Amino acid sequence: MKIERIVLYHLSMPLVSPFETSFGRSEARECVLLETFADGLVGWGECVADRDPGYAYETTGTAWHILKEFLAPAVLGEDFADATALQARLSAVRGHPMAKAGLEMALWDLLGKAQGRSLRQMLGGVRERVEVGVSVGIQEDVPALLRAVEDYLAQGYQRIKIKIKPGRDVAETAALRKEFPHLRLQVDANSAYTIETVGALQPLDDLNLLLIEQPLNEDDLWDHRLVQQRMRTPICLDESILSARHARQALEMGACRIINIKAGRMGGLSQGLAVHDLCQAQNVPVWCGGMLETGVGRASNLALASLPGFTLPGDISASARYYHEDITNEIFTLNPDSTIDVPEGPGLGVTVNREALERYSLRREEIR
Ligand code: OSB
Ligand code: MG
Repeated sequence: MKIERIVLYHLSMPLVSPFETSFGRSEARECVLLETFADGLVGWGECVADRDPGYAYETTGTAWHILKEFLAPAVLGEDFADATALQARLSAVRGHPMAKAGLEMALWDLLGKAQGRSLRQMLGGVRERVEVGVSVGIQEDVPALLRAVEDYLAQGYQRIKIKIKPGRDVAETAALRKEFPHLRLQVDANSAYTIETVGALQPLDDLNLLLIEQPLNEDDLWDHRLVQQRMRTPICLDESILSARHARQALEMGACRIINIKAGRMGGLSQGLAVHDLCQAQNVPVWCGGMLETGVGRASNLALASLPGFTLPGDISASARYYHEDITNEIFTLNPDSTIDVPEGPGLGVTVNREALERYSLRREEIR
């Protein structure tokens, strides 16, 4: 595929309800959408960088800069047979995995459309529907949290993750466990603790959680090992794992027993695939994380989560959990068995509603 032209869109999409994590609260989710043109086809990609550098150092601003000044010029006019060839070209740029992942997603969409194959088929996905759960932000107080979870359970979600932070952790999780003794429950700290403060989470070890996600900083692999040694509950790493190399080192070290795969964080679907393959070979469970994606990124996550090693439910909820209106014409809904169907059309299998896209765009720029 010879990439002839790229259009960047900086989106801001109002959320159905504010999403609060240990790193902040947001009422709208930003991202950079990429529209790429090759051989008469249009391919879409989503870069999951948000407005603020709370989850990761990348932001919509840095991604825009890196895409416009470095990544787009490196690929325009070049012919790519696959994602590996694209990544070889992008390797001159250090870091900025989210910006790279957006471009790689767009190439997969183009390749799928050219070959008449769905992303699921191209990646080797084996499931037509994938098990999902919902990620619940920090709520006003414990009663509000119980109400929010009850509401999601009534909608059919069979796995709940709650966001925690220091002072808003054990009481919240224990209250949920008491109310729902058999619920598949997990927590995510988004790096809010240190080796000095993480002892506060020790009581979570008696609450039968599926996992504890990213208690410490992203570069604290060794300290995660110390935490894992003290707990029976599996530690799951999210922010720490940017590549298959990180995954191998974390597993060798015993820093975690489960990995959250987000292709958007790892520089692209090809790296997500590599982490999946590594973990599958070692019998390490993985699941697909989310970044409040639009329908474009959600389609990509569903295809990835259909791979055989994804044995835990993903953070891939129905479109209505995030947005009143999405920018894709396709809307994802929850099946009664807490699954969502994987798109079957060529490439990502979604189409973009241009009117909605323009309405949510803060800026648009064409690069050729
Ligand atoms: O840490 O998993 C995370 C959202 C934004 C940034 C980081 C995270 C999340 C989520 C939401 O947990 C998952 C989703 O439903 O998309
Ligand atoms: Mg996380």
